Amino acid sequence: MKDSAPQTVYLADYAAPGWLVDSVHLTFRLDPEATRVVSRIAFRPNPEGTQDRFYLDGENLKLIGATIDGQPVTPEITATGLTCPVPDGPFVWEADVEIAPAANTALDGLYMSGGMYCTQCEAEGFRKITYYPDRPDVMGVFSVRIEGDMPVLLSNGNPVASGDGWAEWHDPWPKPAYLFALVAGDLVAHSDLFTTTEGRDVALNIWVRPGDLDKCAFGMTALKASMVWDEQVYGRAYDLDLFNIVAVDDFNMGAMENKGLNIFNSSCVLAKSDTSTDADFERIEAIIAHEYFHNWTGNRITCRDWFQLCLKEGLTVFRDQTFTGDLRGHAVKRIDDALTLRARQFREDAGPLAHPVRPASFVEINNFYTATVYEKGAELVGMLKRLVGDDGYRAALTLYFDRHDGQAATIEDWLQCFTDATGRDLTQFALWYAQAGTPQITVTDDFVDGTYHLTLAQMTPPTPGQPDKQPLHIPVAVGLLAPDGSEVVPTRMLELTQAQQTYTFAGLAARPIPSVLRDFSAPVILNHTQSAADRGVLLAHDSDPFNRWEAGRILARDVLLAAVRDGKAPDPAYLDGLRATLTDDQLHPAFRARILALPSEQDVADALVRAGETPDPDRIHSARRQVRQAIATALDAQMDAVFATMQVPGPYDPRAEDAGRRTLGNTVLSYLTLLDAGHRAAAQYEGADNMTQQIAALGCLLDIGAGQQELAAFRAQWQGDRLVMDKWFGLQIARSDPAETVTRAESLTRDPAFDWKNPNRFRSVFGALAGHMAGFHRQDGAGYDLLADWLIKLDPLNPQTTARMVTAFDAMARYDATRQELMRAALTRIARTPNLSRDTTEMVARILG
Ligand code: 0A1
Ligand code: ZN
Repeated sequence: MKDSAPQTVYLADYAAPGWLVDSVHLTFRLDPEATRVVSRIAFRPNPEGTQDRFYLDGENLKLIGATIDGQPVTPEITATGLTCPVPDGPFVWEADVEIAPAANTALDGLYMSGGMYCTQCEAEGFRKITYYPDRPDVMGVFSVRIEGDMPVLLSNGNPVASGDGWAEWHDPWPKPAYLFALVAGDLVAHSDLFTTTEGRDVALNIWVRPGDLDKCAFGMTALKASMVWDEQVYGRAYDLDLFNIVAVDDFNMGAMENKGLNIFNSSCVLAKSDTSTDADFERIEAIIAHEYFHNWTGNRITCRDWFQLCLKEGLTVFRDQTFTGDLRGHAVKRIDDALTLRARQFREDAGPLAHPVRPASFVEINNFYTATVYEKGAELVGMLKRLVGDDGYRAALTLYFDRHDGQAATIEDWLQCFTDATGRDLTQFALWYAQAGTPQITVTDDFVDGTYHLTLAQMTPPTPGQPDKQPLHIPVAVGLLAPDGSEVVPTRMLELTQAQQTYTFAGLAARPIPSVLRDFSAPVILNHTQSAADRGVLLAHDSDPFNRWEAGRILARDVLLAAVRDGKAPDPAYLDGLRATLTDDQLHPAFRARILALPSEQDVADALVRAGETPDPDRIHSARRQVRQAIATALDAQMDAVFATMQVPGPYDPRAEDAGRRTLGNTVLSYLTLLDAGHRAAAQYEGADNMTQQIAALGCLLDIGAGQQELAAFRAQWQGDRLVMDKWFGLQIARSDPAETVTRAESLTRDPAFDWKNPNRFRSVFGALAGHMAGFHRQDGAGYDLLADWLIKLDPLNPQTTARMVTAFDAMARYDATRQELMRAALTRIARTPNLSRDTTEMVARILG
C-alpha cells in the first residue's frame, strides 16, 4: 500500500464520472471490531464520462475479496482507493470488506457511540465503509441488509422485512453515498403520524436511548411544523412512508440529513423545559427544520461536486431562517442572523481563512463547512429574492424543482433558473459566489433645493489569493425619514452595480435622515457617518425594525469605543434613548432585549481593527464592564420595574412570546446584578423551575464573582444529564474573570466528568475558552498553550473537530506583536506535530499564511 500526499482539488478540474451506479446492495454483519460489509453494485459506463480508468474510493478498508460479474479480481489498492480493469459495458462489482467501527474515533464512516452503531458519510465518509465512487454526482438506488445483535436496525428509505437480528431496507430514491445511513442500537422511539398534502401517511419516529424518551416531544412538534411549512411555503411534500430521526451523543457537527434517516447530535434534538433553555428550543426547532428541508434542497436535488456545497447549504439555511421568522417573528430573527453573520462570517472573511461562498479549491472538504458557505450562502439567496421579488423568487424555485429534481446540480444551474423565470441578467450577481471578502459600502449625501443625493461607493478588500476585487451587484434597501421621524420615502431597493453610484430623491421639504440597508438587505459593512442625533431619531422612529435596532447598536458601539479609547462614561443622550426603548411597551420584549444587549467584546475589537487600531482585550473587557455598570446605575429604577413585569407566570412554554419576556427579564437581571450584590439572581436561581431561568441567574452570579455555591448545587442536581453538564462546563469558563479563564479551563480538564473524546464536552470547555476574548488572549500566552496542547492531543483521534477548533487562532494578525508571536508559536507547535491530520494541517497552514 503506498501513501499519497494530500492533494489540492480544484473546481476547474471537474470531470464527469466514468461509470454510473444503477443499484447498490449492501449487507452489514455488525461487529465492533470486525464488521463485514458486502457490496454488490451495478455499474454502467457513463456516456458523458471523461474518466477512462475505473476507480473506487476507499480508506482504511481491509479488502477480503472482490469479483466482477462473479469472477474474482485483484484490484490495485492505494491508501485512498483502488483501480481494476473492467469490461466494456455494464457489470456487477462485488466486494467483501472488513472495518472496525469501535476503533473509529474520528466519527466519520461507521462508528460507535455509547454502544450503538451509527454512520456519518458527508462529505467523504462512505469510502470508509466500502469501496465506492464516493462523489455526489454518482447516485444509486440502495438496498441494505443489516445483521446484528441489536434490537433496532435502521437504514434509509422504507423497511422491507425484518426478523430476529436482521432487517432489510430499500430506498427508492437514487442518492449519492454521502446520504447513506445506518443505525443499530438499543433505542426507543417517540412516534407520531403525518399525512402529507398528497395524501401520503408518514410514520415519524425520534429514536433515543431509553432514558431520553421524555425529551422528544418538542422535536416531534418541530418536525411536523417543518413538514407543514415546506408544503405551504415551497409546495414540497415528503416522499417516503417513514421519517426517522436518531439522537447520538458523539457527533462532530449538529445534524445530518441522510435520506429518511436524519442523525442528530443529541444536543440538537433533545429538549425538555428543566434541562433546555429558550435558546436551545429555538435552535433545535431550526436544526430539525434545516435537516428536514434538505429532503428537497440537498437530497432530491443534490450537488454535482463539493464545490457546490452552498447550493444545498445556503438555500437550506435561508429556508430554515425564513421558517423561524415565520414562527417566531422576522425582526428579531433578522437581528440574530445579522449578529451571527458578523460574529462568524465577517470574521472569517476578514482573516486568513477567507474563501468564496463557492471555493475554487480545497485540500480537505470537511474544512469548508463554514460560516461563509452556510450563512453567507444564505444571504446570497436572500439577495436574489430581494432582486427578483417574492413572485419572481417563487417562479424561480418552482422552475428549479421542476428542472433539476433527481439531479446533481451546480450554482450555474441555480442561477439559470432565476434568469429563465424572471428574465434578469445575473452575470454580475454570480460574482458573489466567486469573490471572497465582505464588501464595504461608504455612504455620503447632500441636500440642495429639496433634492437629496445619496451616493454609495463599494469596495471589497483583498483576501488570500484574491488581491483585486470587482464591483458586485448589491441590493441596498433605503428609506428616508423626516427630521421628526416620520417616513417621507418608503423603502426603495437600490441596485448598486458600479464602484460608485448616486441616487436622487426630489421634492423633499427638508433634509431627510437616510435609513440605509434596511432589513440588512446585503451582507456588507456600511461606512456611514451619521450624527448621534440622527441615529437617535432612527432608534426612536425608523419603520424598519432592523435599522431601528442598528441605530441603537451603532450608538452603543460608539459609547464602547469612547470608553476603550478615553475611559469616557456613556453620553447621557444615549442613556436617554436606551431608557425610552426599555420602557416602550409597544415594542416586543425580545426586541427590547436585543437593543439593551451591548455589542460583544469581539464586536468592539472588530470596530477598532476597522479603524486601524490594535485591540487590547483586557482594556476592552474592563471598558465594557464599566459601561454596563453605568447603564445599570442610570436605568436602575426602570430596569427594576421591567424585571418585575417580565416574570412569566404559569408552566413553562417555549413559545416565542414567553421566551421574549424571559430574555428581556434576564437581560435586565444581568444589569441589576451589578448593583444588588446578586440578590435578585440568587432568588431567581432558588425559585427557577426551568433551565432558562436557572442558568441565566447562575450566569449573572458568576459575572460578579459570586455563585460558587450555586455552581456546586447545579452540578449535584445535573450530574446525570450529559447535555446540562456541557452547560456547566461551558458557563463557568464563559463567565469567568479574564485573569482566571485559563486556570478555570485547565482545572476543568482534570474534572472526572471531562470526557475529552466526546466532541460536545471538548467544545464545552475549549469553545468557551476560545470565545472568551480577554481570557483566551491572556498576555502570557497561557490560553494559546492550553488550547494547542489539547488540539495536539485530540488530532489523532478526531481530526474534524480539531481542525474546526484551530480557527480560534484565525484572528492572529489583528493583535499586538507579543500576542502574535505567542499565537504563531502555538500554531507552529501544532504544525510540527508528527502525523498531524490532513484536516488540521490544512487549517494551520492557511492561518499561518
Ligand atoms: N449537511 C449537514 C452538516 C454536516 C456536514 C458534515 C458532517 O460531517 C462531516 C456532518 C454534518 C447539515 O448541513 O446539516
Ligand atoms: Zn445543511
